[in-house]
Amino acid sequence: MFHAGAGAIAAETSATRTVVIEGTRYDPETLTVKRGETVVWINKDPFPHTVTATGVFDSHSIGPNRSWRYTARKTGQYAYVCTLHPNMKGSLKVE
Ligand SMILES: [Cu+2]
Repeated sequence: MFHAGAGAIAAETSATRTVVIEGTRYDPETLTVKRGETVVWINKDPFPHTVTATGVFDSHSIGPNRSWRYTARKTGQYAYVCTLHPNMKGSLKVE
């Protein structure tokens, strides 16, 4: 019988977290990270997107099969959008 405790899960936590952009949406739409972790958005759509939290971070255009990374240095909850598709919404929570 395999027992996966909280310690095992914590040990697998990586300092880099991934959000896939595909089908004109962010997956996951909401991501919680720890301060100091890096988030990488990967665009798998055949057209560009952005990851834009006005005044906090802005990827500018991320082309197809391109990625953009952001290291979360300040705690808070940051709502972001794609400026090219305003109904694309995501949220990054930094603890
Ligand atoms: Cu977009």
